[in-house]
Amino acid sequence: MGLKEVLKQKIDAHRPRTTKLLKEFGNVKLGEYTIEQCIGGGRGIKSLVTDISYLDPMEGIRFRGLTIDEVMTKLPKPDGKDYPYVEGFWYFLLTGDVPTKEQALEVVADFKSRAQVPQYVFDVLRAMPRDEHPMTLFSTAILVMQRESKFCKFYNAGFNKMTAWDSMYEDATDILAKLPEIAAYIYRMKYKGDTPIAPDYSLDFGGNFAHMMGIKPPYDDVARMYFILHSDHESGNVSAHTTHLVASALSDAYLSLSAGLNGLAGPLHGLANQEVLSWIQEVYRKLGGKVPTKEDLVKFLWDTLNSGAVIPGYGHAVLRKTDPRYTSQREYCLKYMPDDELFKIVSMIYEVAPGILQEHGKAKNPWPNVDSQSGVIQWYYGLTEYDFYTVLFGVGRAFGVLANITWDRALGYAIERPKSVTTAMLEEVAGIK
Ligand code: HAX
Repeated sequence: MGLKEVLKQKIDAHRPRTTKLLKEFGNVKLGEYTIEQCIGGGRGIKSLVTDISYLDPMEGIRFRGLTIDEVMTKLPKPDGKDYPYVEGFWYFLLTGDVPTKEQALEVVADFKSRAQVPQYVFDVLRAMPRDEHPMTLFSTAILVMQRESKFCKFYNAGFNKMTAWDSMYEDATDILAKLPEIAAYIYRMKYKGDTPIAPDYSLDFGGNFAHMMGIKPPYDDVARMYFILHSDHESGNVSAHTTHLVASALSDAYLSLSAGLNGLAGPLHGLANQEVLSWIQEVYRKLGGKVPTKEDLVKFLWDTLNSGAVIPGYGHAVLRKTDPRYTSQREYCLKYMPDDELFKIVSMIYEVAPGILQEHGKAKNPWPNVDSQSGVIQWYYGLTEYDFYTVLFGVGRAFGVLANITWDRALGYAIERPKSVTTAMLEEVAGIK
């Protein structure tokens, strides 16, 4: 049975659970929340449902119930490679079933059949100013393809709530299949003298991406690892939430993903990975190109905090320990590039930053998140144009958010519309005269 048939069976089996919860248990209380939560970005308020991933504050992320290590071990891999097929991971995110190698290869073939990027996408990218941020180019490329949306055509032909997931799935898969070429094209156009490399459809998602970037193996495995690690982080983070929010208005996957990527491009979210590298370059620059000592780093960390800026790559809204996505990439570095200078600096920051943040006393989580380690590996393989790092994050994040909105449509989740209150109402509740 193919991925879409398996997904249909899962959706049919799942729907009665959601219906029962809403109809029979809709009035059951989940708890109360506070004024701080209301003003402070809704922290901890349980108002989103997803079965794709869950973020435990102490353990970190699990995808469909599996830890990062379990995902990397259990999912099928291309021969001779250390990391799983990204296409097999898509199967897993959608269904919760670990695919066989044969099932993963079916998805590889399906992606290839959908991979051709329309010429007008390249024309639009070429018409944009060359100094545009790569995330703006990336988001625009996806938005401009909205005319291809099968969901949009389905909606215009007469919407049916029960079958709407089908065209959402089609759009999601169509988009994902095209992302490696779009991302690599932006990179080669912007940073490599406008020398795009044609796709090689004999390769899988990770392999073809590395090929089009012009970076040799094992960068294909780095790409597979990177896309899987960045895919999903439950539903409340800005990119996932924005994608879900926009899709909840029955916007199609192109409109929704493009919006989510715009959120990812914020420095407090996905852009933090480029900020880490630019911060380290700043340290180098100020020291006249010298490798910083621990004392230098401590001084720069304090200078950063005292200037009112945040330490990029540290802290998290939910996590309260070192991000396992950080640890996973650190393990890669320890295995393949232990003597790399940049890795040593990032390790040194890990030694001192948590203590400084604790002494500073503001951040609830003084530990590193995914972004503090990810640029180091890219830099090692020659991708030193750190403005591009969030695009890599975006390619990975697309898998998680598109799996989520496919299921949103299957379960008919409602249009999002939280209630707002006025400041005077809060003051009244607080007893302020
Ligand atoms: N450096 C300095 N101060 C920090 C900090 C950091 N790394 N992390 C948090 N703080 C500060 C906050 O700015 C806040 O200060 P104010 O009270 O003055 O506003 C205070 O500590 C409390 O914040 P918090 O509750 O611990 O954290 P939030 O949930 O508000 O914010 C952030 C979470 C990730 C946005 C925050 O930790 C941060 O800005 N980190 C640096 C940027 C970063 O690495 N972002 C990537 C996060 C992971 C991610 O989404 N990747 O895509």
